[in-house]
Amino acid sequence: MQTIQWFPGHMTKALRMMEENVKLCDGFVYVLDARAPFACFNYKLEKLFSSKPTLCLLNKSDTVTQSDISKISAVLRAENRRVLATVGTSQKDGKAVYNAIIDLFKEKLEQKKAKGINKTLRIMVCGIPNTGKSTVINSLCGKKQAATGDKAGVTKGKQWVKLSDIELLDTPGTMPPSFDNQVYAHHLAYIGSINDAILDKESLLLDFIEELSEKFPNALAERYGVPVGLTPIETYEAICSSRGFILRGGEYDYERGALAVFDDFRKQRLGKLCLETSPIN
Ligand SMILES: Nc1nc2c(ncn2[C@@H]2O[C@H](COP(=O)(O)OP(=O)(O)O)[C@@H](O)[C@H]2O)c(=O)[nH]1
Ligand SMILES: [Mg+2]
Repeated sequence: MQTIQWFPGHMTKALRMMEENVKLCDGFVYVLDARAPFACFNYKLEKLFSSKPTLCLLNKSDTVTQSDISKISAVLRAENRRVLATVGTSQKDGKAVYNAIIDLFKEKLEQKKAKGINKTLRIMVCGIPNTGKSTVINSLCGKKQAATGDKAGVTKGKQWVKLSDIELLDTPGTMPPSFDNQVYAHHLAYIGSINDAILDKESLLLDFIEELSEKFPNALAERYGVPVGLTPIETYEAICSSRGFILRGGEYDYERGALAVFDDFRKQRLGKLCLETSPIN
């Protein structure tokens, strides 16, 4: 297994920006990817949230099953977290996020209102790269305000998005400064939250195939028509063969194979594969 660490300088800068803006914010929206929600927790960020109200979004909930969502939500609620499952692109879910934020501050808003003050809530939207923070903000606003894209690092710097009674601070994705838990680091790499350019994709695919063969033994067989029960490298080569990823000279085109499988996984062409429904130690 390759060791993955990724904490580029721009994340240090982003964390500093977030630290500076904490005082301004009433609460936080913590956007998690439902395929690897526990890997998405960053304890450095959580320290920042301190005692302020926080709403966890299990975003990309369309990429896993309803049963996965129920299991994950139960674990998070047992930790006293507020949880909402969302599809970032859904306007209906954007409205649900808005309502959940208002609900978090219901008492505070009522107290202010009693004094004749219309309070504007300031909410920081945080999470690791590519979980859908900017997309959720756009759905909440009902229009495109924040730049989005299916790779790490689309949001740069800070970005306030203003609605009538809520202001949202979109932030660049930040990783934990180091990964003690390499299973989590691998999950984040599989879902596309780590810059692909720093990864050894071929070795990553072998690790991915190994994990799938334990959790979803039929997923690759169904997609690529390869036999079940092969070793990871045999599976890898069988996928290259079945897809015709062969170089001149007859060598397997491992790179193309890795790109294709990860692309298929990230676009749910391997099915709804949730990598974690409870924390992994
Ligand atoms: N399938 C799926 N894709 C989503 C969802 N929310 C966002 N995305 C996609 O995930 C990618 C990353 O979104 P973005 O908002 O830029 O993520 P950010 O880096 O956290 O701001 C984009 O391609 C979005 O269209 C969702 O709920 N389901
Ligand atoms: Mg963004």
